[in-house]
Amino acid sequence: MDTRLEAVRSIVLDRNPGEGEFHQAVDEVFASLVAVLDKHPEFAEASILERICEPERQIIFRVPWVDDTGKVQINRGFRVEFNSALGPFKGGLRFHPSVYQGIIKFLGFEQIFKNALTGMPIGGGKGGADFDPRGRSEGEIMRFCQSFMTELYRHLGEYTDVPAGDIGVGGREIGFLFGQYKRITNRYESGVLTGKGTSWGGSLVRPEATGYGTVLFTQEMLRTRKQTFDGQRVAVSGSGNVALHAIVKAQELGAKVVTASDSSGFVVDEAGIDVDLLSQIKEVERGRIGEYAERRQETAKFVDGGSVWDVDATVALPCATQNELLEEDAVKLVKSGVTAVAEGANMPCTSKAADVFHDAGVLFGPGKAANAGGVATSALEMQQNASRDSWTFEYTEERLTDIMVGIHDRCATTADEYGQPGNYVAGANISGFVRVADAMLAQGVI
Ligand code: NDP
Ligand code: 2IT
Repeated sequence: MDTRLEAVRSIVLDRNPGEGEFHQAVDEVFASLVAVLDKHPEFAEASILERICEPERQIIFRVPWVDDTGKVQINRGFRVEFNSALGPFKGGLRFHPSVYQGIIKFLGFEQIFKNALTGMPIGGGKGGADFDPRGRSEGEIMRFCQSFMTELYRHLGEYTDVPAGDIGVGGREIGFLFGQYKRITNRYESGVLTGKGTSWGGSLVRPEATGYGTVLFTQEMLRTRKQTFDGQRVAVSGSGNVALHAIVKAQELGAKVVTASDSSGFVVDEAGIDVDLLSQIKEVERGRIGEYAERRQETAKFVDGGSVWDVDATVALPCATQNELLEEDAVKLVKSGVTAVAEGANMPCTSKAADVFHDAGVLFGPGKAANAGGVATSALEMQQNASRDSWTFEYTEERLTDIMVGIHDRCATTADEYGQPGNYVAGANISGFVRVADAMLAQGVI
């Protein structure tokens, strides 16, 4: 590695011991930056790299709550306010038992460059808790969200820090969090959270935006090779917010999506995933993916455990979680004839898997670019809140489409400019980094 990058990397490793996901996210960005430092020596002179890797503020707090049996439960809450050079800290909240500081930091770090890439005025942050919503009653979820917000509210504000959803946090949780923020502050401050319900300040298209955006980004990549989604055989992982809406949009564009998954295993449906059934099971009943196959025995089967990437596909969209697509999965997908892969989730492909795709000439859209439609539509929600307006579905979807095409073009042009044509990873990292670094330079040493 370049000595300028290596020096900062070793500081990051020393300061953040045991935070493997964060180290991985930093390494992936650094791998794209040698040419940037050559072209912009002023960034290294002002220690932009070292500053960008150190969050502006990190908050860790106790979240006490009482479960349905009357027992006191304690969780740990986090918010990493990573970078506000371009706007208020912006990024989701994740409720999952695996959450710890390293996961929140990796997500917050990614978020800085993703948000910059959208071209919108949003900084980067992320938060969450090691709370497991699975099997919890509605009352328990509400009490947890209220306790979480009772501590976090003092750090938030429409001009300060604006959370949204992520794994385990959807419209229901945002409702409970918003209600508690409003009660404590005595302010109807719509712009403090995004992903709200449409009757109380939310934006149409926000629930669909990440999955739709991933497919729109993939469509732009395919277009460079004169291909479309029509007739593609698509493998999707996950069955949450991102996966579900990626499936909907891909099928709308003529593809057949044959898989969906959760942490218990995956389903293969050779007739194409029935999105109404999937949404009924996952969103309404909050059930498990195996139930999908039980109710569609004619065409679908459930595979307990195993890897969804064993299924042959021409397009793969990992939409579940980090490091869920490994090198050996990438090799299998290449053998099965995959031509495009786009990350609906954050960092679902390991760097070795991404290398396999690059070496095989597969179109590869990194999460920072391919899943940016979610946060971009959050920024559109903030815009509507600020102007006390609400836009139609059609208009908002048009804005999302323009944003995704813009991100694609920005990645492609930057990759060309830096001598790596077709490398969307380099394009996304460089373009996002330069926008943030320029703003940091302009704002002085803070
Ligand atoms: P959801 O909670 O709606 O769904 C998560 C899905 O991923 C579920 O199917 C879940 O299965 C599966 N999953 C989660 N953890 C694991 C695990 N450790 N192993 C296997 N499967 C797992 O979350 P989202 O759809 O919102 O988020 C999915 C991904 O997309 C995440 O990486 C998130 O950071 C990213 N993302 C989300 C955005 C958004 O707007 N929501 C925006 C941009 C990126 P199970 O129920 O069994 O846990
Ligand atoms: O990872 C992400 O970009 C999100 N979870 C969405 C963040 C947001 O603020 O909408």
